[in-house]
Formats: sequence, structure tokens, C-alpha cells
Amino acid sequence: MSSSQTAQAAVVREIGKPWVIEEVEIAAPRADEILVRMAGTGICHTDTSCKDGHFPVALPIVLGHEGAGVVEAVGSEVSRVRVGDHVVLSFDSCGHCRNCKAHHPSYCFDFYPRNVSGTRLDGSHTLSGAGGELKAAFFSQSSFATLALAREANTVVIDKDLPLEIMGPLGCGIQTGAGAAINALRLKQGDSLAVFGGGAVGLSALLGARAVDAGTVIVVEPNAGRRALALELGASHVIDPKASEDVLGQIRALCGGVNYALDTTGIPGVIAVAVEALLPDGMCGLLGVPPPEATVPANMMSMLVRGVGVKYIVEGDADPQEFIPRMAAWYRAGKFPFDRLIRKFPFAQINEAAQASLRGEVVKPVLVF
Ligand code: CXF
Ligand code: ZN
Repeated sequence: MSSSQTAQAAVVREIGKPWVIEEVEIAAPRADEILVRMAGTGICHTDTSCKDGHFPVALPIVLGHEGAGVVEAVGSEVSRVRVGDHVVLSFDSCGHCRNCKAHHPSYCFDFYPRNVSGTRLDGSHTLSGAGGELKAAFFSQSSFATLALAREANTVVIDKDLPLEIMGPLGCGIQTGAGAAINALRLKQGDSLAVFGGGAVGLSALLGARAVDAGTVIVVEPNAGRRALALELGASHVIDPKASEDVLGQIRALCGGVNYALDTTGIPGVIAVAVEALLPDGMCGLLGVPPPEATVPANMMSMLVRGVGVKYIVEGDADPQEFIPRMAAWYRAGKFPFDRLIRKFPFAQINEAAQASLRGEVVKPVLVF
């Protein structure tokens, strides 16, 4: 494929305004790029945060970073991915910095330029539309479009018998939650975990904890439907933070405290409770996008006497090439029912899908093409 093609893409032209589906021109794949025809793509909270101005990106931009589809063309230097392959697109990484070499690509020293700058690393644009060039290459994909350009590093080949339309969220939201529990916190059989926020990331942490046979898992979530789903997916206990002033007291009453905590809310007051709920040698992982001015609200003396820690975890500290097939295998074996989180919407209903998720009616919206 040596020339550009026409595609349909959801464009953000103004912060806080709805996505508008427009005709765009997508560049032909370069030697190290892969052109993918989208089958389905998840909406992650980060996409909505970018659209609504809570996470800064240059405009106008095509977002989308949980794509799944069929490979339509590959550049001359691509060796591992072939035309016709079914793929999940994840985040991009350089492959040669200290952290990439150690198989921690989500801490790639080039993570931000490769994933959120809106252009290729050399500053060139991959999409243009009415009025000129568009920011795109979001997570080296911009998958809110019928066609996406990816790189070998963020393209994961999956088996053709898997339900391609719903596989995209394994590339970010589900990997972020499950990976945080499994790769970053290294939850072991019997370990206890408290998850703050029962959205897609929090419930994926629960799924991950169950896949590795963790012990008590408590989900703290104000939405009754999500609490009910958490129980169906194997939570030991759920807590409604709106019904009680004392979530910390409730956690202590249930199990004395937890080995690990994961915050998916980014809310300082919630994080303060998560850190206090830790038993000695515990660790609290932070996953939520915080308000820009927020600082970590932890009492250092209280942390010292228990020897506990707090750490931001990016993309579940996962190597997508290894972790996505692992989650897919668990799914096939019935040990990781991530499809329970998903509701499909036609691509044209991208705004309705995002709204339904923000209202708490849908955990993980997936746009299908
Ligand atoms: C994002 C969160 C914001 C920083 C980049 C990674 N994770 C998933 O969407
Ligand atoms: Zn995401």
C-alpha cells in the first residue's frame, strides 16, 4: 500500500464539545508501520479526559487507544505482523531504553512523545482532514477511526477464534487494572486487596486478582449496579462510600486491613483512605488521572510505622506482547470474563457511548465498525 487512503474518524476540535465524525486522509504506512482496519475500539477514561480538557493534548485530535482489527498493510521493515492478522493495539514504546530492555515498556523513557504528542516521533502527521493536518498517532494508533496506523511494538497478534470486536480494551483499560494487581503489586494466592472505584480499571483489577487466586478483595464503589457486578465477578465484599462516613473503619472491620490497595479515582481523599487501610509492608498503587494541582495525601509517620508505600502504575506495568495473550488465554479458559464489563455501540454513537459510561450505566463501551 503506497498511497494514502480515506477513512472516517471521530475528531475533537474543541475541548468539551462532542466528537464529530469526519472524512480524513490517513498516510500510507512507513517501513516500520502497520495499517489496521478497525473492528472495535474501547473508550477509555483517558480519551474522555483528553476530550474534556482534564488531560492536556494538542487539538484538533483523533483519540482512541484500545483498538482491535485486521491488518490491511505492513511496511517493509515489519517482520512479526502479517496482512490478515487479527491484532489488538496497545501503547507504544522504544524497545531499547533501560526500562524497555528490562520488559517494563510502560515506563519507556519515550512514553509521552510516542503516545500522547499527537504526531509521530519525528513530528510528522499521520492524518489530515478538512482544514489541514490533524493531531493523531495517539498511543501510536488513534483508533477512533475506520483505519489506524500502528507500529510493531504496540501491535499484538491474537488468535483468530477470539471475538475481535471486543478485544481492544485488553490494550489499555483492562491491562491497566489487571496488570496493576498482577505485574505491579505481584498479588499472590491469599493476598488481600482493596480496590477504590469499580469502573473498567477497578473491576479489571478484581478480575486479575481472581485470575491469580488472591484472597479477600474489597471493592469500594458508589454505583449500586457496579457493586452488584463486582460481587458477581468475585469480590468478597463491596462498600458503598456514599452510605458510610467511615470506609476505613469498614475495611478494618471486615479483615483488619489489606496487603494491597489500588486507587482508580485520582481523588486525594480516597487515596488517603487507601493508604491508611494498608497492613504493614503494604503498597498502594495509583491508577487514576488526578486533578492537575493534587498532591499525595499520606501521613508519613503513619507510613513509616507500617513500612507502606505508594506508587503510580502506568498501563499495569505490562509488556503487551506477553500480557495481552495471557489475558486472552485466561478469557478463553473462563478465568477472566472481561466481556462482562463491555457493551457495544455503533461507531456513530461515540458520544452516546461515552455519556453512558460517565453516567455509570456502562462499564466499558466498545465502538464497533
Ligand atoms: C494513561 C493514563 C494517563 C497517562 C498515560 C497512560 N493510561 C491509560 O489510559
Ligand atoms: Zn487508556
